[in-house]
Amino acid sequence: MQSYFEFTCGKYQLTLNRPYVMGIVNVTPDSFSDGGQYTSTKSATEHALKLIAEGADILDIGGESTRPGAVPVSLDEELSRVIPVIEALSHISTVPISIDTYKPEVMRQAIAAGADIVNDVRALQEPGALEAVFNCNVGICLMHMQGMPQTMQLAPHYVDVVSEVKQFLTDRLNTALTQGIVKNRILLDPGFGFGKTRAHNITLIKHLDKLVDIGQPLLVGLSRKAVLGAIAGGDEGQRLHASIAASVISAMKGAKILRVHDVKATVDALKVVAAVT
Ligand code: 7PM
Repeated sequence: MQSYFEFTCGKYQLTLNRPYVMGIVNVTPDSFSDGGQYTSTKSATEHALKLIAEGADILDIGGESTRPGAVPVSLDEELSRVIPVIEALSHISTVPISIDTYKPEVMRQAIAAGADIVNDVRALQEPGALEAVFNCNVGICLMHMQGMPQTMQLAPHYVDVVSEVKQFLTDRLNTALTQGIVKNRILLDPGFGFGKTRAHNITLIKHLDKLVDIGQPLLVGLSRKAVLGAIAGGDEGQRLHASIAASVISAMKGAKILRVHDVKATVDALKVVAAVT
């Protein structure tokens, strides 16, 4: 019998007593606009409001610096993409706002602009990152990644992927706790696709219960990822049905937050899960 978690994030307190949906909001430069970020701010903000209307419980705002294989985005570029969106949403959002970044300066400015959660694919390992989230009560997602985004998919290697991911997440959790960050602010995430082969990802899904055993709420991001394309076929835009299957399986194995692009479809599917669990 799994009891529920209280997750504190900024001005919100979430009772994770059913699977929650985190909607992905990518802030990308508008190729049709010359200079200025007005149009990308506007379209990202509108997309975020659409995801809330579809039932998103959390919004995850990203300037794309964490995408596997992506060309690194400069600090100033990342700030100019995400901060105006967080500022705009902070006044109108009815759900917590998460910032997807590993950079301490982006964390600080995002928190000042109203972000409630720091979603860090580097699990607060960047110098200054622990300090950036210390004197506030934002929620924190600590994610596992092997290697660094530009090269991590070249030759991922584990002796035992489940134990190694579990050990890493346990270590990062303990570091955060030792630094005085309270338990109910912390989420853990296996980091699907981040330095993992198709086989590694599948093994992690199969054994998700081992990560649930750590005792912290688990966030899972499998939405539209390559492993689903490898299993079911289809490029990024054709992975909706496989993504729904992945969210349902993850929720039934104990994941508390599903990070997804397709909010409405996921919300509907997870209502069915909630009704029978
Ligand atoms: C290409 C591949 C582009 C993968 C973008 C991605 C996660 C995350 C991302 C995750 C947490 C995406 C990813 N994935 N943060 N950020 N967990 N906590 O699907 O799995 O957006 S980037």
